[in-house]
Amino acid sequence: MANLRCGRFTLSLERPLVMGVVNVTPDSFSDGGRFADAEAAISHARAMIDEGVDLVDVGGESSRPGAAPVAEAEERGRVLPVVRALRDFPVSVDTRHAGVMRAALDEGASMINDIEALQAPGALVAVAATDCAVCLMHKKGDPANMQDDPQYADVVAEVREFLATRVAACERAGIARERIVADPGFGFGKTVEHNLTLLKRLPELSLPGVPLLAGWSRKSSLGRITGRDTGGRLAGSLAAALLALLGGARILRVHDVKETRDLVMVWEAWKRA
Ligand code: 8Y4
Repeated sequence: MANLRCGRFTLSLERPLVMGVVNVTPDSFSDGGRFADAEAAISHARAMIDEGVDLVDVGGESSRPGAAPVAEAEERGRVLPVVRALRDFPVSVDTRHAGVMRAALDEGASMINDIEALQAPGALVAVAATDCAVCLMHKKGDPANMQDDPQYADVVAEVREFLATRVAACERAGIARERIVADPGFGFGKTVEHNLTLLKRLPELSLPGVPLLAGWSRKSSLGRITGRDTGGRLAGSLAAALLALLGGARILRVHDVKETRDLVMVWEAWKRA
């Protein structure tokens, strides 16, 4: 069975992996500043580790629809203290910027999760220069405008073609396939219909030797389907996670680690029955 090479870690893909989302963004209810924000993120990550998460994904720039970009120095200041504190565990850093990638990898990050699939200047080289893993995600448009009427002739073909092209670019840059993860980017420039089509036809996105990551946790498509706000989307998130596993996803990016681990255990038991 395949492994994911992830810096100092080698993660077995024999059973699905749970990636826990850790946001390092200013807490509007506190004026404790950057230090307090980092401390809160580290505590959150430690709680996820206690719940059995396989890797944590640390992000300092909101990529939610409509979000404004964050200055690179600000992003670095948010993310690096968290990476440093957690470096004995597999830490992924959610960033689009080569400078943040280099700094995070220097601090001991094991994976780069890039919603721009290493298309920014210097990003391919920053990752190629180390032995970290990388998640290449598809998106159409930018967080500021991506949900304004996205259109595709064939969403599955377009996403598959993009991911194959970015995997090829990584391999040309010297990033071995066993370091690469691919992700359709649910919610990034996609309607509910597009997201459901991609979920239903996930097997068509699989590239040989490249595990698929799926991120449906609490996303607005689940709100559209169930009528619930972010706090009420756990059951919907678990349903989507199970459908993603059925479609071949090997990594689930989630907020709710304990519940998703139980889901993975039931999935594994069912597969072995
Ligand atoms: C509530 C909570 C509502 C979170 C929306 C959200 C993905 C990702 C994001 C993903 C990969 C998000 C950074 C969006 N989603 N990276 N990042 N794949 N690889 N929204 O699907 O969680 S942020």
